[in-house]
Amino acid sequence: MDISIVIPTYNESENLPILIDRIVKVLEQSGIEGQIIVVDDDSPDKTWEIANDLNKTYGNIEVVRRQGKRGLSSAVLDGFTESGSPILGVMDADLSHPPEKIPELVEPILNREADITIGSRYINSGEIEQWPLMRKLSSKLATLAACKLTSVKDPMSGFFFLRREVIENIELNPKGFKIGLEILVRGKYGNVIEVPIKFRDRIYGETKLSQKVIIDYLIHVTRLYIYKIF
Ligand SMILES: Nc1nc2c(ncn2[C@@H]2O[C@H](COP(=O)(O)OP(=O)(O)OP(=O)(O)O)[C@@H](O)[C@H]2O)c(=O)[nH]1
Ligand SMILES: [Mg+2]
Repeated sequence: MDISIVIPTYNESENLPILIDRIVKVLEQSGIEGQIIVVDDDSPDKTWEIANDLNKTYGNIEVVRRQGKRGLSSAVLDGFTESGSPILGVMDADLSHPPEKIPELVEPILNREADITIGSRYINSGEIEQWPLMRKLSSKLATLAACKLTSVKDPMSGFFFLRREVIENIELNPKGFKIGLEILVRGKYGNVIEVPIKFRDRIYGETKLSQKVIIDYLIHVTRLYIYKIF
């Protein structure tokens, strides 16, 4: 396998079949050998069961059903542990991230032009569709809070790929929502390439963003600044 794409899920039963179908088509067309790892936290809507059914149809999906455990970053890290591929990727299940961009994100890593690639909303040609003003503003503020941690324009993106070596023998904090930022601060890498994406607001299902997620984020960013300074 060239790549493993980790998809963390919590109540994404309506989105996952559409997303997986699109990913499988993109992989077929591009000739990239890919495996999908769905990490589901025992969703009440049985997303894990849907993922198992999808594997019967497509055959390249590994399903991790975590019971008694919750958390986006830790789900992604558990997905990485399951993978044996040299290139690791992450994307949301809610159809916000266009799978059609996967080849553009993977090729620079395959060609050794980059160690990390990021689907970016905040570079030229990048875009966010249908977000209310408040949501845009809070995303910008969160990005601003991290601006001294990395020069990447969209370090909060949940759509990214990396060479496995970037995180080998590195301790990553499994708490919180922003594992990409954590990797950018603690990982070992050379070049990062940002690829513009059109980010779409979720159509089905509910957001998992809460007040607690925002407070956890502020604690996370503070810890990263302390790490960087010392
Ligand atoms: N396994 C797992 N996945 C999660 C958890 N929280 C969120 N996710 C998944 O992580 C991805 C991002 O979560 P979202 O709720 O879309 O967060 P967001 O994109 O910041 O907010 P919205 O798009 O507005 O909902 C989605 O695929 C979620 O299903 C969790 O605790 N465990
Ligand atoms: Mg989302």
